[in-house]
Amino acid sequence: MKEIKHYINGQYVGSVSGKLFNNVNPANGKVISKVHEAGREEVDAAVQAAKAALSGPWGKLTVDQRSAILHKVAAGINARFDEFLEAECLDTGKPKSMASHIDIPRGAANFSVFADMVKNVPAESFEMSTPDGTGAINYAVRRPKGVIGVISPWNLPLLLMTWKVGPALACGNTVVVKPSEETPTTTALLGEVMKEAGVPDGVFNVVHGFGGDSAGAFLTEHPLVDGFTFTGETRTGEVIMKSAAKGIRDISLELGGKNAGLVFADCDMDKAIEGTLRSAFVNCGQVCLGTERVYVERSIFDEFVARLKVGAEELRVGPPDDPNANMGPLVSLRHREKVLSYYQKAVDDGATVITGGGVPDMPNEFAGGAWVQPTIWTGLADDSAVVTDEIFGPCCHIRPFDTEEEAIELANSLPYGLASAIWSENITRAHRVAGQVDAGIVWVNSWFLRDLRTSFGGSKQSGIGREGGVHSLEFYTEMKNICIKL
Ligand code: NAD
Ligand code: 6OD
Repeated sequence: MKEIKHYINGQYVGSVSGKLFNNVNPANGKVISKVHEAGREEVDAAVQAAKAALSGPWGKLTVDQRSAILHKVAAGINARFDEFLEAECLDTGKPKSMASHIDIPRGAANFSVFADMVKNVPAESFEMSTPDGTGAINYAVRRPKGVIGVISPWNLPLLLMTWKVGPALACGNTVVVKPSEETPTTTALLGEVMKEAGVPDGVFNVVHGFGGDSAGAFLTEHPLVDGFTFTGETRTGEVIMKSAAKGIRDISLELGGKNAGLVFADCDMDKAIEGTLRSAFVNCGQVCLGTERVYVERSIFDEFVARLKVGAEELRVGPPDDPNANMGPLVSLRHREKVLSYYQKAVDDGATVITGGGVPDMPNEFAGGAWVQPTIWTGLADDSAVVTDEIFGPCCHIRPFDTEEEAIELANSLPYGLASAIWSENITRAHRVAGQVDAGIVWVNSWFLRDLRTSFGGSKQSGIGREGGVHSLEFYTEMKNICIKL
């Protein structure tokens, strides 16, 4: 059976403890590989290697040289596209048709985009007068922050990990990555690509394991890590933030959401249905930006519900190799237990189940997989846990509203503030509503349309800070002002 090892200082190494855990294919429940679990010793070795690499050859490269290497990393991912695709789909169960359009291309783009962007950062400079009349000039230089601890989730493993590693390396930092225990393979594979691209040893390190009392906690507790970037659940973000406080380390948190879609009567119904179907069900609903609360203006409510039901029932649930599959399984049987507990809770709370609500019939070879049906409810009270908690499954609740003010109030009613989607052909209204929705990202007549130069992040309990474009460069560097008396 294949073993997945840590990547430390340019070498694949196993754990001294010999502790291994199973990596399971969620489409059939079978073990794909055995993964080494890092103890404090491996995490320390990875952090020490990253610290040392800061002042090695990596630290001496010009921006252009660094950028050229990162372009080679992007090219390396593209050259091994099929290997990354196979690995990502085995770990997550997602359709290859989706991962080949989203996950893997974005994994490469996260390096090439930031490799270009880092070469075009404007620098500030101010002239000042001095009492003796000679003046002084101030100018800012940016330096890498140091060793960055990257902790990533399982829903878009390569995409979300490289979204941090790309800009961190572009800015000259070194990294220690702790991928999710559910999806270790593409992060492990990236070590080979780094080596082939000429990234010096120690610049990119990977340790595998779990969160609490395992590799994740050992990394956040390590005093030589200079900053943390984390994507995952809000509760985990709180724990990591506490660890980062020791030693006053900087932190960027991209956390959970319970995002609202606002569908106005003046929308283009075809676009709103297509967009809401994608935002609720793509990646089996395991996208932090997904729409789990849909608010629809009352005059079009019945038509919208009927059409969304038809769309959901047309979705094909199937394994990664099925070219017609729109949805794979959830990431694990454990996560399915959580999602199914909300499916039951919805019924207990008096929901009308418009479609789904259970487990689909699958052929025998996939019987052990984490399959669930795409599910739509109506009729729940606003305070039902199904409407207030992030479920992270292929489901949404639809509720009518009567006025624009009510729609905005409903959208803003939860402690999350990650994303929102507004469906309206009245651009003045869409602009007005977008300004009042408390979220880091608002899409109008679209969803998950990404330009990597834009800010990305959430307000309230959906996160702290912004990454993307200059905001990533801001987070991954320390700015220093140099004042020269003339
Ligand atoms: P999670 O918080 O359980 O785990 C994320 C990572 O943190 C994993 O690598 C895990 O091992 C690690 N971890 C867990 N406990 C830790 C601890 N005590 N110390 C250090 N590391 C620890 O999240 P998940 O279940 O993997 O991912 C799903 C969640 O991620 C959802 O809440 C989703 O909304 C969120 N998410 C947010 C964004 C965003 O951009 N805002 C993007 C994707 C996912
Ligand atoms: O597109 C991105 O950069 C990004 N961070 C997406 C997050 C998706 C959440 O599941």
